[in-house]
Amino acid sequence: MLSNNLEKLLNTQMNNEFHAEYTYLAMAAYFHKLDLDGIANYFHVQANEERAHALKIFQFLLSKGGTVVLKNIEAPSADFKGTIDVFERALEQEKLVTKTINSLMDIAIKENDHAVHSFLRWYVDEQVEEEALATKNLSRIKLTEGKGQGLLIVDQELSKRITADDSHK
Ligand code: OFO
Repeated sequence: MLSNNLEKLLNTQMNNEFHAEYTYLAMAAYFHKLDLDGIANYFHVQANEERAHALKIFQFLLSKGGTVVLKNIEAPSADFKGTIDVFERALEQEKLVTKTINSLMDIAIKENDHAVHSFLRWYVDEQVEEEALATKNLSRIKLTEGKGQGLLIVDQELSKRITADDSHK
């Protein structure tokens, strides 16, 4: 049985994950406009993953006898100032999600809820990978100075990223 507090916070985190999906879709759209479809593909994959993270919480809430509460998803900002800015914001977003996951984990520990604690461990580990990947991408895009042949090479590389759900193509 979930406490009301954890049920509420898990619903909030689910909304955060849907918001992250939306944000990555905005980034994908930005790169499609630049005809950098490989980089756009990368952000589509990220968006798919965020949706999967949200749905994992959705399922967990139900398994624990909780209630899924779907709220409005905040519109993502799309006022990007260039290719480097997008990757900077992607890293910032991952840091923000790490922070919210960690706060949620703190509360699960405080409430001594072992099931939520165990469930959230996957997210804690996932965020380590996500931040590492976002940091690496940012470094590489900075090397290209956001333009030229380097950008085309990054575009080529990021076009290879796939997820199980590749339905956006
Ligand atoms: Fe949901 O993992 Fe990134 O944010």
